[in-house]
Amino acid sequence: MKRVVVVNGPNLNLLGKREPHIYGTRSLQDLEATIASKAKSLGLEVSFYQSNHEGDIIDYLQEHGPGSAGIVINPAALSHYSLALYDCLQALALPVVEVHLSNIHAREEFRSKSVTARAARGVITGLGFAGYEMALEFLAAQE
Ligand code: CA2
Repeated sequence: MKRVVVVNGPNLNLLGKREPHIYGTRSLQDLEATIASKAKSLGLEVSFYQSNHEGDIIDYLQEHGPGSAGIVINPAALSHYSLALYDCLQALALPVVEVHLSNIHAREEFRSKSVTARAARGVITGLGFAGYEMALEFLAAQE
């Protein structure tokens, strides 16, 4: 069975608890349940990780990325500045899909630049939970 790693970055543990006008009212647990259900329907095994710490995310990806069919990652604010996370994703040499819940191009100027996106096969931004489901569909369809 193909295994996919799903990582959510800093502050996404607050989903549903703050800023519902931007990020909606559903929690991180709801998001992971939505992804788990989609993964099941696609015959994928999925592992989840969320952290507020850049180095912990990198450690997790280095440990759990190799051997997986790909990575779905919402690096959150790390997208905008973390060259360390970019290097990590690039070194994994796996299909990576970067996902953002909100449309990063329709918000503050600083959000429209993602340094991690360069290591991704594609970026899905602004489609909420559906973006993660689409990312799984893409990875499930890869050779
Ligand atoms: O739209 C996205 O998914 C973001 O990656 C979310 C990040 C933000 O820094 C990016 O520019 C776009 C922020 C995640 C913070 O998540 C929260 C969720 C609920 C309440 C407060 C923060």
